[in-house]
Amino acid sequence: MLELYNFPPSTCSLKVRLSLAEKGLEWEDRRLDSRNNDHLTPEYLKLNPNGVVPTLVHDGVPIIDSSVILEYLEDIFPEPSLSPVGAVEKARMRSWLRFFDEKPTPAVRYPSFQMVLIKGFQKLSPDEFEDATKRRPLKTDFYTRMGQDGFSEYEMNKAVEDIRLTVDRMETALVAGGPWLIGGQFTIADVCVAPLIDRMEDLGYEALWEENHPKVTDWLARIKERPSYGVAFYKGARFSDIYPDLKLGRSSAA
Ligand SMILES: N[C@@H](CCC(=O)N[C@@H](CS)C(=O)NCC(=O)O)C(=O)O
Repeated sequence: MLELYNFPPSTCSLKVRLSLAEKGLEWEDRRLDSRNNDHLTPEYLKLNPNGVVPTLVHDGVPIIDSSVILEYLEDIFPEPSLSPVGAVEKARMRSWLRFFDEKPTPAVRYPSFQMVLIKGFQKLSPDEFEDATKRRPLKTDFYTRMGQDGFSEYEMNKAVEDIRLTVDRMETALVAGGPWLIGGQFTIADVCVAPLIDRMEDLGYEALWEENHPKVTDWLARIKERPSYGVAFYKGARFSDIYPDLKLGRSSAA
C-alpha cells in the first residue's frame, strides 16, 4: 500500500502527486493541515524527522524527501517510465533535480511566504511565533529571517533572480532539444520543476517567462494538458483557490 502524507498546495507534495498520477498508481491520501501543525506531531516526526511534507509510506516503510521519493517510485514502479535509460541522460536528469533543489525550490518559498503563508504567522504573539520557529527541525533559520514582518527587499529580489536563472536555463535546454527538459521524454526533471513554475504563476510572476521565454511558456502549457496535472492540482491545491483575492495583486507582483 502507498500512503502519501502531504499538504494540498505544497509544491514538494505536488511533485509526488504528479508522479503518482503519471504512473496511474493507487494511493491513500494522508492529507495534513499545516495550520494545525499536523506535520510537527511526535507521531509524524517518527515518520519524517525533518518535520516537512511529503512522506511516502510504502508497505509501512517511510520514504522522505520529494526528489528521493520520485526516484524511489521509478525504481519500484518503472512503468510508465519517467526516467531515461541512458546513463548520460540519467545524469542530466539528476543534475536538473539537484539544481531545482538548490535554487528554485528555496527561492519559491520567499514569495509564497511573503504573499500568503505569513498571514497565519502574523496572527501569533511574538512568543508563539518564536515557539513556532524553534519547533521546526529544518526551518528555524528560514522562519527567523522572515519574522512576522516578512523578508527584506534584498531576499525577495534574490529569490526572483533565482527563478529567472531557472527559466533561462530551461529555455536554453528547450531550444537545444525539447519538447521536455532532457529531450523527447517527459521525465521527473519536468515533474520536479512544474509545481514551482505553477506556483510562481499563481503568485502573479508569469511575466518572468511569458515575456521572453517562449519555449518555457509552451512547455508549461503542454504540462497542463497532461491528465496528471488535473489530478494533482485538484481544486484547493493552489493558493488562489484558497485566497481568491491573490489574483488581484497579480499585475504588480512581477
Ligand atoms: N527537501 C524536502 C523539503 C520539504 C519541504 O520543505 N516541505 C514544505 C512544504 S513544500 C514543508 O513541509 N514545510 C513545513 C513548514 O514550513 O513548517 C522535500 O523535497 O521533501
